[in-house]
Parts: sequence; C-alpha cells; structure tokens
Amino acid sequence: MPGSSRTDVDVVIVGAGFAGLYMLHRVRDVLGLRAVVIEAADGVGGTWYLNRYPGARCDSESYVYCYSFSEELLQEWEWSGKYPRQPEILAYLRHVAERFELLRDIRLGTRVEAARYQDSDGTWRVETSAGDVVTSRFLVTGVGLLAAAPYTPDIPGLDTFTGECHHTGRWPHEPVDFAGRRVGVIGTGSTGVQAIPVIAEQAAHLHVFQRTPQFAVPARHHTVDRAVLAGIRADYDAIWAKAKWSLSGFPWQHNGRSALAATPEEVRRTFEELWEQGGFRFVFGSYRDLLTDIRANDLAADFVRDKIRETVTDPDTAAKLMPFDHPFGGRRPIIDTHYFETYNHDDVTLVDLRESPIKEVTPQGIRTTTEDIDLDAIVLATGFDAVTGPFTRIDITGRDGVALRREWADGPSTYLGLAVAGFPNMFMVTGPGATFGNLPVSIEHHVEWIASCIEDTLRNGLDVVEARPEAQQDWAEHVREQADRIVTGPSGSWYDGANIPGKARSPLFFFGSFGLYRQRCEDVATRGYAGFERRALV
Ligand code: NA7
Repeated sequence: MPGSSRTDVDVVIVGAGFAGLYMLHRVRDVLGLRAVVIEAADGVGGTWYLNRYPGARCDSESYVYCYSFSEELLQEWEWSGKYPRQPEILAYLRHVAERFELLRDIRLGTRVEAARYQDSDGTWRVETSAGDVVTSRFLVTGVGLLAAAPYTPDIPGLDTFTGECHHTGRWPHEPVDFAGRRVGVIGTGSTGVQAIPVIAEQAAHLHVFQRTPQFAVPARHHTVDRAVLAGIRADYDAIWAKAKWSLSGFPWQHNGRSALAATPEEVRRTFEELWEQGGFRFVFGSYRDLLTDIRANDLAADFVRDKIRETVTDPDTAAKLMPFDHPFGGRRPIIDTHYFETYNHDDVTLVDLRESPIKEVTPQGIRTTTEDIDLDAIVLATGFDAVTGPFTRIDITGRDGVALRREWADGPSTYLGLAVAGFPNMFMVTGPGATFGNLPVSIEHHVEWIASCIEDTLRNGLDVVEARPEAQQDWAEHVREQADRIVTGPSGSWYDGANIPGKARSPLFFFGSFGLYRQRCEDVATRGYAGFERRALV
C-alpha cells in the first residue's frame, strides 16, 4: 500500500478503546500503513478503562460484545458469564492489544489537544499534551460515545462537600470502601441503576436522588455453561451474520408479529417469557411494533410498571419509581440486577427530586427543598456530554481553519456518521449520525469501511477524500426521518443532547436498523464512494 514519507505516519488514530485498537490492527497489519494510536488514559480499554464504578457491567451478552474479525480470538477467549463485568472486558481488550502486538504503536497518557487540517498539502497536524506534533495523511477518531466526556452538573456547593465524591465515569483505580458509610447517589440512568444495588449492599445507608424514573428490564445474569459456550463457538458464523444485519447489533430479531393483533393473554405471556430471559430481548426481540406504534409501546410500558408495582413493597416508593413521561425505549433501555428490589431494604431511601429538588450541596451532605441529608460520600452517576462531547473537547479544525465545534454548535451534521464535509481525510468510528446498539458490531463495521475507503483512495493515487455537503445534508434528513418514524424517538435524554444544559437538541443517532445502515454504507462504497469527493493534490 503506498503510504507517504511526507508525514510522520499515514494514520493517526485517537483513542485506544474497541475502535482504536481494531483500527490500528486494520491499517497497520492489513493495509501495511504506518499508524499511531494516541490515548489520553494510562492504559488501553477506553470506556472500560475509565468506567470502574461498583457494578459496572456490559448490557450486551458477552459472546457478542467482542470482535468477530479473528476466528482464533473468538475461539480462544473464555467469557465467564452471560454479561461481562468491567474488569473482564478490560482484560479482553488488554489481551487483544498484546495478542496483535498493538502496544508498540500506542502512545498512552497522551491527550490529543488539537488536530488541524493543512490545506496546503492535505495532511493533518495533531498536537498532543506531550507538547509535540504528529503529522499524518489521515485522522481517524475512536473517541467513543461517552467516556471521554463525563458530565458533572453545576450543583451549588458541590465543591464544598467535605466527604468523598466521585463521578462514575472517573472512578478511582483503588477500591472505594462504602462500608458503614452514608452514601448518596445522584442519577438513575444505566450507570446509577447498575451501581445502586451494589453500593446499597455495602453502605450503612444509601439515599438515591432520582429526577426521572426509568424503565428497567432484568438482566438475569448467570454464569455460562461450558457446553453452551462451545455451541456458540461452533455457530459463530451464523451468529455474526445475524447480528450484523439485525435491528440493533444482536443476533436476533423481533418476533415478526404485532402486539396489537395479539390477545391480551398472548401479549402478557410473550412479555413474561422475555422478562424471564432478561436483557435486551425484551426490547429488540419482542413485537415488531413495540418501538414504532405507541399503542404497542404502551402495552410494554404498562407491563414494566406492573412489575415495579409487584416488586417494590412500599406503594409510595413504587409510585415514585414509575416512569411516566417517556415511552418505553425512548431513553436508552436500562438492564438491571435487583434494582427495584433494592428499595425494599430499610437502609435505602428514594429521594424524589421532582417533589423536592436539590437546592445545594453543603459540606455535610445534600440539601433539598425539604430536608438536609447528611452524607459521607456522594456518587455522581450523572452521565456524559454524549456523542459530540468527546469531539468538542478536542480543537479540531478542517479546511480554511473552520472549527468542528463551531460547525456543530446547532447539532452535529455528518455523512453516514463517518465523515464531515469540510474535514478532508478525517473519519469517525461511531460518529454522530451512525447507528446505536451493540457497539462492537458497529465499530468493526466502521473500521473495516474506513480502512477500505483509505485503501481504495490510495490505490487510485488520490490524496484527499472528503464528504460532499449535499450528501451530508441528505444523510441528516434521513437521520431525522428515521428518528421521527419511531415512537420511541429521542425523549429528552442524552440520545438527543437534552441532558446537557444549553446543548443543541438534535438526533445523535441513525435510528434505522443496523442492516439498513450497513446496506447504505455498502452501496456508497460500491458506487465508488458516492457522496465523497476524492482528488489528487496537484
Ligand atoms: P444518563 O443515562 O445520562 O443518566 C444520568 C442520570 O443523572 C439521570 O438519571 C439524570 O436525570 C441524572 N442527573 C443529571 N443531572 C442531574 C442533576 N443536576 N440533578 C439530578 N439528577 C441529575 O447517564 P448514565 O451514565 O447512567 O448512562 C449513560 C450511558 O452509559 C448509558 O446509557 C449506557 O449506554 C452507558 P434525568 O434523567 O436527566 O432527569
């Protein structure tokens, strides 16, 4: 593959998570290009390096929350259970980095501060926290959707708190001991819901500060029988084929039926079965109209509310935990382990912030409009400046010095979530406007598509590849159409930027299916990268 000696490397990759590690392997070992990964953290793993809070676990089943590109890797790695815990995923990614000898081309503990496209010679200048500059022909971001941009709300007095305070996305590496302590958790998204039952087991008393009650489906985590794993290993080709062309990156589809055409008894039976199986099947393996017809959606929402009512013994607490202001799946579906059961313990108190909002944090604890709650530790499970935040924290400038931050001030616009008009030779793995679901499946797809595009560009003796503004405009409209098509379109959460005060609201994902998206990307490639302008520098 013809690289270039004009630059330090051919490809700079930002981030050493699932995306960056595979991108490096692909461009270096398959295409033979010179590449470097620059990673702010002191270790590989991305999200799974940073999110070490108690109970951190993946919501995708372990055997599909991994790479599929290497048959040997698939066959040799032993997952311990249905859902992998954070340390296990981190161990897996470290194993990948070592197995494919990636570490020698990864610069850890180095933050990309700025990346500037040079109009004069079609290259990128990447400025790092180490004070140096790396020049490159291509810039590929593997910055992830969330972990690089934790969000701490501006609560008055937070910095006056004299106890321990941690954001879940920046959890200390040494264990935090909650035994015998009074702990407050702010936030009941996926993270809070995972952490709360685990912290409750240790703490003397746990106060949960809830602003928006959420739907959660039980994980039903269990260890995996060796025989079951062997069966999965033998069937991997079929499993990946399904996952790649599915709705959300999982190897199953909805049941093909309408919830509205079924009798109430059938609906109840189906939901009960899926509830017992646990996990995302309840959302994506259920009726075909669950996410597209509000009447079908209401049936699922009522079912979950009934479950909360049955599980939580105190009716007042149960009522407060009942989601009411968004459809089921309108926010990121939550998978839990004993979350609602936790509220049956005497040493757990739910504080409903809709009734009594937080006024301030004091040196001793949290003051709401109705009471002072003394605490020894506060856990901020308050989420992330999702999808665009990891980009806007870097000073990226494209052609004519235009800043990406400014381009995206009213919401991001991309072509296929892979490229941005005005930012030549820059590609994004899972950028805004791409699909959301079982992410390793998206990541592998993006990495392979980007590598093929770079390969094809270089083979054709071209220097620059750039999304055309009109193709980007068409894609933005398509993203919006798909968001409007589903009743569970963004409902005021990080899905559309609503969780960050002042952030522009716009759909951050393509809510069509993984299959539809993959087809579109394949069509673009087969039509000679339609929608991209490719040129040689004279
Ligand atoms: P989320 O899903 O954004 O949840 C953040 C939570 O923090 C949510 O319950 C918020 O309430 C709450 N929050 C945020 N700001 C405040 C203030 N100021 N006061 C009280 N409560 C607040 O983040 P997660 O980390 O749980 O999950 C992010 C993704 O990580 C997850 O979806 C997975 O894909 C992995 P709100 O709902 O806004 O009322």
